[in-house]
Amino acid sequence: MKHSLLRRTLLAAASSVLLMGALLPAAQAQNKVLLRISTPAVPDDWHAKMWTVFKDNLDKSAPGEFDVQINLNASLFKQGTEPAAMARGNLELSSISAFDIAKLVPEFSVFTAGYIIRDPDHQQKVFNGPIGAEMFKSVAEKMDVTPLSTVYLGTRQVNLREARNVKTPADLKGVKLRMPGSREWLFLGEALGATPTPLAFGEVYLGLKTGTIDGQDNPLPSVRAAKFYEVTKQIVLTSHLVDGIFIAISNKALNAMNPAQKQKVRAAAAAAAAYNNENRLKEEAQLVDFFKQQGLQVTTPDVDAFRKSVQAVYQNSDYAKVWPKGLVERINATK
Ligand code: KDO
Repeated sequence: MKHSLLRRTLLAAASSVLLMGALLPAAQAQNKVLLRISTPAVPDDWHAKMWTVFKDNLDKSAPGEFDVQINLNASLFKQGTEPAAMARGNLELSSISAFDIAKLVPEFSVFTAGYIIRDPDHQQKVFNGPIGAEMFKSVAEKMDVTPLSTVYLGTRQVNLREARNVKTPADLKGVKLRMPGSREWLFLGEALGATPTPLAFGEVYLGLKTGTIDGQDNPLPSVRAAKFYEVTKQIVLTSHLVDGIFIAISNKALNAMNPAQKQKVRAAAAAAAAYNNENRLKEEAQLVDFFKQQGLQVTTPDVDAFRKSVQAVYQNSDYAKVWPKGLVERINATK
């Protein structure tokens, strides 16, 4: 009797040791800082791959401290809903656009305007200088998320299902141009002279294939990565928006970190953006040839006519009314 009691006690002790062993990794994982990432980017695009750079960088600088979970293809949150998810505490990181920000920080709409940022270098100088610092402060206060790094998404071009002669905005009249689904994006489509149609990025390929839309606008690397060139016949080099996205973290997640962790997360975001920017710029310069090889017509419109017309539309819009006095001049003067 005594013997079997001892046996049972020993067995129970042994199994609880085993159980503890099995639970330990989970318990350790729970102690890690959870960083959930959501982006609509497709796996083959640079701003999707940059998140692996972010994760690898943190795994190296802070082994075992962070649990970085990357969700591509808008599989966790729908495109454009990431800032709200971050503010609610359901998401830690994302790459947010000027268009997402402008909904809550109206003066940020200056960066949704066509032909404001001149080129990728100008973009980095504006956002990494005093203008960026002021704007990002408002973003942190009003959206409860902190922008960490500015990512060059590329220069947006018009990409059409059927080729047509496009020289000025008037030539896009009646063209159902897909834009992401927000007022600010649709306004850009209108400013280009087209009939903007809202659609999430993930639905664009099918929309082009079936003809529910006549075209879309995106930077060339995204046209390649999402394979839109398979279902379109022309790229019109309007270069209407030198587009940027911002690696942003929820303030809740950032504030819960110790200073060393914050610094490591900032460094990882800088490495991710640098990886994207370098590769995207290099690829963007080579893609016209690639698209021609794929049988697309690549045409150059009267870019000055587009610039003048789009700038006038924005200057006369309600958006411009909330741009702080002198901001456009300061942006223009940034060199
Ligand atoms: C798009 O939907 O056209 C867009 O280029 C908008 C960007 O702000 C960004 O959301 C991007 O899509 C996605 O990351 C997919 O590349």
